[in-house]
This record gives sequence, structure tokens and C-alpha cells, in this order.
Amino acid sequence: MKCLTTLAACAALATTGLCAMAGEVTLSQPGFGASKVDTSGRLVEDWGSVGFRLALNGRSESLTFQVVQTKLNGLVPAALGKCASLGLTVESTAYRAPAHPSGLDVLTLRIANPGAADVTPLLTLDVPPGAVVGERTVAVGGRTVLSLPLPPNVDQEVREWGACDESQPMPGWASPNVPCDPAFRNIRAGMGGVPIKYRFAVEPREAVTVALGFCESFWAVAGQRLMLARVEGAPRQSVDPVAKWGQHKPGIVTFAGRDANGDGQIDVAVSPASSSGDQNPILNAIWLLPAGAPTDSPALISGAMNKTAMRFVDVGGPGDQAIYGSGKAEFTLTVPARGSRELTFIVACPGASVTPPSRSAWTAATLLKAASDVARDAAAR
Ligand SMILES: [Ca+2]
Ligand SMILES: [Ca+2]
Repeated sequence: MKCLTTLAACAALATTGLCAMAGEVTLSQPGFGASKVDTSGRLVEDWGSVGFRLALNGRSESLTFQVVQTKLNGLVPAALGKCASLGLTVESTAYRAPAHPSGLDVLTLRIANPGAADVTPLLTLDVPPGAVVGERTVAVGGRTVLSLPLPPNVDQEVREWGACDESQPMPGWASPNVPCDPAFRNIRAGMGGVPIKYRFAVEPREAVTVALGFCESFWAVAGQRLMLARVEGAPRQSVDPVAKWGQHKPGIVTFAGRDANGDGQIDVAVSPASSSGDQNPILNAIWLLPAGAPTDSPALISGAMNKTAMRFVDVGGPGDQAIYGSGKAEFTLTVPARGSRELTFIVACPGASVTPPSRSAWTAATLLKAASDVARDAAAR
């Protein structure tokens, strides 16, 4: 194992008391699971690991870092990795931020271009097979594990139907207390106000009947979880499941939907009403039926129409899927001559998931400040 690129740099780190042999670095905080940066610089979590590839001028390389421990702001324990690739120098830092409720890992990549001309490399995130790349997130097994600093160039399979945002499957969340299809037990929830969105391929301009199934098992009284359900081509409807049907009681809301914009897809979304105290919308089941088909709620609730529906989705159940198949997250970055680009990824540490950037107030700067404040307080004790 080599030390840092220069002895001077190594000596500088040694003064922090943390020198500086290359090797694994553990990221941790009291009371929570640790993660590590391995000897090649990959950040290893309980859901898998994340690394990077760079491509430029027809050449492509996995980034392999020399890794040492360091302290950011002289306070925050961190892993520092350095490497040279394709004429660029790349530095990565990773540290644990004490964000509520169970911490976050913060991974920053700084790509520097020592050359006299701008370059535009392609940076690829190397994540586990089957990872689903969203607009600003990566999910593994339905868990949002990465928040992305900018939208990726998405190159991935788009399926016939599926969930298309950052809602979370929660199998077995609901406890219906009357006979009904088992699909009512599994839900998706839009934690933190994320809308639950689905998209279904149909013929352009096709009309379909859409039935949404709900069952509330947390709130016992009406007026707690107020939702707005929208199906393309139909007026939106307010849904308060406890007011309509009661706690633990399945219910159905139907829509005369239509592919109004002619893109060959029907969009379905369930969002929190702005006045709702509980901002986490839920959804239990979806049926797509021919336009004008009878929508007999008891028959839908019993599961008797699952087979004859054009599409039946046990939302949050074993057959549920994302609209995007597995794919790669790639970023095309221009790195100016004698300049650099910096990207910060927020990464789920053991037991945690991350909030999409649109729903999170954290930035690279505020996370580092929070981590520094906690480290300073700990040192003062
Ligand atoms: Ca459409
Ligand atoms: Ca379900």
C-alpha cells in the first residue's frame, strides 16, 4: 500500500494524528451502522457499493483511488481518495453527516483538468445491477439510496407500466378487517409529500376506466390524511379514506380517464392535499378497465375483477415495478481548462434511505457545517 502521492502531503496529514497509510476507512457515528470506503475508493453500504468510471476520447477507466484518512475542516473524519485518469486528476472525499434521523454519507468528487483546453468527459456511476435511476435519485430494491447533484443522461429501459417517482413500497402496511383482495395489504407511500405516480401505456388518445383502491390503517379518525387523486383526462378527486370508508376498510375511487395529450400513456398520481396534516399519501391498488366498463366496488375489492382488468396492480406488492428498468446514471461534464468540477452525492448509510433533492433542504455546505459542529461539540466534551 502506498501513501499519498507526495511525502509532503502525507506529512501534512500526519499532523492531524490520522496518517495516512492507504487502506480502508470506516465512516461512523455513535449508535448507527458504519460504512466504509474500501482500498480502491468505493463507498460500501448495506445496499451495495458505489464507484465511478470516466470516459474521454474513446477511452474508459474505472477510477481506482489511493485512499487515506483525513479530517475535513480539521474536524470531521473522512476518507480522502486521489487518482489520475485520462489526463485528469480526481479527488474523492466521503464522510458521515449526522443528519436526522439516522445519518447520511456524503460523497464528493472533484475532477480537475490541468490541461490548456476544456474537456468533456462522461462520468458513469457504478452502482449495483438492477439499480433504478430516476430524475435525481437512484433506488435499489425500492429504497432510495442516492441523491444526485444534477439530472443524469438517462439511458435505460422504459416498461409498459410502472411507478415513476420516489414513492416507497411498504408491503403489509395495511390491515383490512373485512374480506378483500390481499393487494389491499401492500401500499406505496409518498414519504415527505412525494406524490405516488404511475404511468400505463395505452393506445394514443385511448379512453380507459381507472379504479384506485385505498385502505387506511394508521389514522382512526377522518381529516388526517387528505389526498388528491388524479387520472389523466378526468377531474381530480379528493380522498379521505377514513371519512369515506373507515379505518381498516378498503374502498374504491373510479375515474373516466383518457390519454388527453396523445403520448400513448395514462398518468395516475396521488398527492397530499396542501391542507392535510399527514403529508404522506398512500395507494393500495390500481385497476385499468375498458372505458365504460361497470365498476362494481365490491367486485373490485374482492379481487373478482383482477383477471378481466386490462391491468391490475398490487401497489407495493410483489409484482409491482418501476416504469424504468435497470439503467446507468451518466453525467456529461465540461471541465474547464486549468479548472475543476465538483459533484456531491448524498448516499444512504446502513438502515437509512435518502430524500430526493426536491424534498430535502440539505446541501453540500450545510451537511459539512452540521458534521463540523457535531465534531467540534464532541471534541469540546
Ligand atoms: Ca398521456
Ligand atoms: Ca397493494
